[in-house]
Amino acid sequence: MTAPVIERLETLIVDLPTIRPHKLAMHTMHGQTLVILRLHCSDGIEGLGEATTIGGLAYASESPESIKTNLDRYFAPLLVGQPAGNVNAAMQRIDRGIRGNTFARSAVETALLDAQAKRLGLPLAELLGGRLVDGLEVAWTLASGNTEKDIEEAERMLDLRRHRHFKLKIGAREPAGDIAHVAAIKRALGDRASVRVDVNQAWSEATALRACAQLADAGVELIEQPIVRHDVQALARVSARSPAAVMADESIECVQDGFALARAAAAPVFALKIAKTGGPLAVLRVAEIARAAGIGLYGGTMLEGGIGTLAAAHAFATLPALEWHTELFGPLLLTEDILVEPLLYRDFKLHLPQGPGLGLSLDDERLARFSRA
Ligand code: MUC
Ligand code: MG
Repeated sequence: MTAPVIERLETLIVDLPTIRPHKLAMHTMHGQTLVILRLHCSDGIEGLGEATTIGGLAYASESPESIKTNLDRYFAPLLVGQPAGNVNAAMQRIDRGIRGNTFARSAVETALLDAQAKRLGLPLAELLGGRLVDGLEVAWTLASGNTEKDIEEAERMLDLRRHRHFKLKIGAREPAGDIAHVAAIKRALGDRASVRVDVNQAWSEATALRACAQLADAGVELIEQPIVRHDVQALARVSARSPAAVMADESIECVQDGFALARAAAAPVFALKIAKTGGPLAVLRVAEIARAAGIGLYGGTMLEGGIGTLAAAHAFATLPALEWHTELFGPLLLTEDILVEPLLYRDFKLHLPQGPGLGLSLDDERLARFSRA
């Protein structure tokens, strides 16, 4: 039997409605746009990948449109005709021919891994060395912009036993207003839930030094990306003085960023995201750097749909410790699904499927309905 080769890459931009507006420091989402990759192989196997960002170019340096164009125009010619079963060889060709573009790269690495895991009849976590857990705790982000609505939403999530960790998006308004909002939510939830915040780079170092202390006093346990992504030294100074743990998110845009931050002792916690580092294998490299440096881990999201969410979940499930749990709730923010079976969220956890590859399949009719022409 001849070894299978990659025959074709098919890319689709899918626009999906969200349950409510989602307010971040730099952008308010009124829907979410996914880029779906279908990697067709000569043995009839299809690998699925996803590259999803937030707010066009508001959050990161790749947009849905640039991801699709770059996959079609630059990634596909490097991959078509190559052996489909050798993920490392295919990704090395990408490394030699393409700089950056970690979101597009993540879709490719995911699709190659999904196809190979299906070929071998293994779930993706098993291809990555084996799962250590079957489920991952998932935080929910409260980002309606309204304190009362956020408290009601948190209470509903606790009643449903879906989430008991809450991340609050702050940084769009004055720190005093944000701190009052966060403190009111923590007071209402008490010890029934943990409260974390994500500032999405909005503060100066001076503001961060003051606000981190106030947030810790209010009972916040984790403060994500308080200052601009590129100032590693300033992040280290804020981390050293903050009574609550500081987490690096946007500061990590590639595996090498993870190393630079670890070397500078810039943050005691890293947010891992497959999109920021270039796929499930790439994100595990950052996790290894962090573990070696004694840095705590958190399983982050770019608010992907089911494909990107499960790709991350399979990788995260292989980690010996995910001290701060995950925020893999992206599919729950969407009102429409493009999968045959939705992901399973129960008892505060996302449960990993047992089927081969990612363990999901696309609903072609729904995909056609929500894809851009
Ligand atoms: C981010 O910066 O972490 C993840 C969850 C959420 O609400 O926003 C994202 C992006
Ligand atoms: Mg973040």
